[in-house]
Amino acid sequence: MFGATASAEKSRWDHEGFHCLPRSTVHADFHCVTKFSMLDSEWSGVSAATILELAPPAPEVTHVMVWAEYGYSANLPLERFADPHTVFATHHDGEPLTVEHGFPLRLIVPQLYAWKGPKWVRAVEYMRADRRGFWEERGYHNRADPWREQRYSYQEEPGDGPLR
Ligand SMILES: Nc1nc2c(c(=O)[nH]1)N[C@H]1C(S)=C(S)[C@@H](COP(=O)(O)O)O[C@H]1N2
Ligand SMILES: [Mo]
Repeated sequence: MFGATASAEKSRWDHEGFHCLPRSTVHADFHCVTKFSMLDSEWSGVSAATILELAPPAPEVTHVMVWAEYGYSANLPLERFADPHTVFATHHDGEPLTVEHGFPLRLIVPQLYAWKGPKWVRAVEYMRADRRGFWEERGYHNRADPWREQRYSYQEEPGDGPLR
């Protein structure tokens, strides 16, 4: 956790430390923007809400950027990140994640398109303003709500995202 933290310090967990944190399990549908929807999977790990408690953001923080291997990133409003269903998953349907699907850690944001859920998570940046992540800079919708079919940035309405 870095960026605008409440303490102005970074927090980090190693693999062992992370696995000692309180755990939670969520059931989520999985929507890829271009491909499939995978319905009702079970993901377990550590909820983002738990991480927020352990490493709180500064009061001005409005958004987070979730960073992953290979420079991948995805931005989320803080309240979406704080939703109790948002989880840093280590397991899927009771099995440890495979490397292909994000081992050791991937973010699951059940209510959004799957590109908002980075695999191989490395860090979370607390931000005082919104900023586009990897796909959001490359033509995908800043909000990404599948029920509203918010797929592409040309569908954005004023206020949906920062200017490009
Ligand atoms: N680090 C990283 N995370 C990522 C991606 C990626 O390219 N890199 N692709 C996203 C997209 S577009 C989708 S649909 C899902 C795919 O997850 P899966 O490989 O477990 O099916 O991962 C998301 N997370
Ligand atoms: Mo995707």
